[in-house]
Amino acid sequence: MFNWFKKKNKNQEDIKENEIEKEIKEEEILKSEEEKIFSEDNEDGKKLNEEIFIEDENPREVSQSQDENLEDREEIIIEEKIEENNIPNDEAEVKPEKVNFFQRLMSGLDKTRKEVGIKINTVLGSYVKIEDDLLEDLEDILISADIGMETTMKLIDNLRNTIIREKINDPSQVKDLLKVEVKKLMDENLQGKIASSSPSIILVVGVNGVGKTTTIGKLAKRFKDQNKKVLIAAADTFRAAAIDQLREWGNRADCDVISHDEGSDPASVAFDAISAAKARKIDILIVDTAGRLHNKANLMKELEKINKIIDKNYPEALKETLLVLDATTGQNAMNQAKTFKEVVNVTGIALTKLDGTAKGGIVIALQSELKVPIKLVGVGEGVYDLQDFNLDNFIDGIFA
Ligand SMILES: Nc1nc2c(ncn2[C@@H]2O[C@H](COP(=O)(O)OP(=O)(O)OP(=O)(O)O)[C@@H](O)[C@H]2O)c(=O)[nH]1
Ligand SMILES: [Mg+2]
Repeated sequence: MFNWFKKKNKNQEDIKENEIEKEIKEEEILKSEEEKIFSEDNEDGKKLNEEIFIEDENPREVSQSQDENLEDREEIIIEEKIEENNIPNDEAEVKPEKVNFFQRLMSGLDKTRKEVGIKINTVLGSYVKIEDDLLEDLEDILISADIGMETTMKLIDNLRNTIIREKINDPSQVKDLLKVEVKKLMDENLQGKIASSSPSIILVVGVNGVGKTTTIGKLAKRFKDQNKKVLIAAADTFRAAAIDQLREWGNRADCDVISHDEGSDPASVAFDAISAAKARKIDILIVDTAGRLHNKANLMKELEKINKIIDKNYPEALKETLLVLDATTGQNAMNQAKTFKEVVNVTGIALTKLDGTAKGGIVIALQSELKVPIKLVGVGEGVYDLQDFNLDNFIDGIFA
């Protein structure tokens, strides 16, 4: 009787567990499908957003007969906009003094750590001595984390040389050696902090959807928390919604935003913002730019114009050109970086969405191949999820 009762209870528990497992699986599938949309084809992801904004920007085009649905439609649009605008919720907005940056970085790098560190541990544990197959297995892991073919080859070659030179035989030593090689390749001298002396102007560039506006919002908040006077310029005049999004971030960070109407000349926004920055004795002016320019020639023309205005009107300011790249796009980010380097003098990279990818290895490829310092990393959507890039912490974060 007692056994039967226990068995019955056990059965019920099993059913419950199965249901929970099923729910978790369904959630995981949904999540991975969402991630796929955004990471596989950024353009498609953006097309979805564009559709939302096309509706938002032309409300007058909706006919009278649709008016009764307008209220519902607007509610939906507003909800979607808030999602796109990424205004962090209360939970994400932890007081700065309580933020444990290292922990945030570690949890942001969870996926990459699983892809790199944990797999490396497994491989190293399965060999009794160092042999070629071990190095080949390591190579596969590094490539799958988007460290890139070129950088991986260099790393493995350097590692092999060290192992031979120092007559190392024990696989358990390999991970530490690999960390040292990564550090060498990434060139510690390239480390640098984002401009923050007064006055500074930070021109933020990058293709659409990489996280420029969000990074500006987080950065502005960080400077404000350091008691700096910050001004933001909405030189992405491509969409009205982009200007609104920046204003919302401005509110959150308690910074003024200089903006003109949608479609106006971005260079004249930059001009006005510089005049305002001088008049108000602003410490840091951050300039948002459009990512939706259709080709390199357009991009070059627009950025050149903005740059000329800055050079002519604000020569006393320390100028930083921050290229924002989305880590989830992996090697694509590398291609974008190469293109932007041809167009502007990129002085630093902000790599966003490290939390959403197992391909954080791109950090290594970017800095070692491009010789441009990664200055900031985005590890979440919250206002405090932007950190100065720290090489040692990053290496510890991915090589568990
Ligand atoms: N998980 C995560 N999401 C991020 C991060 N940074 C930005 N995002 C999200 O990426 C999406 C796009 O960010 P935006 O800041 O609008 O990108 P943008 O480059 O300004 O885009 P355009 O203005 O269209 O060129 C938003 O949903 C952000 O919340 C990050 O570090 N982690
Ligand atoms: Mg933007």
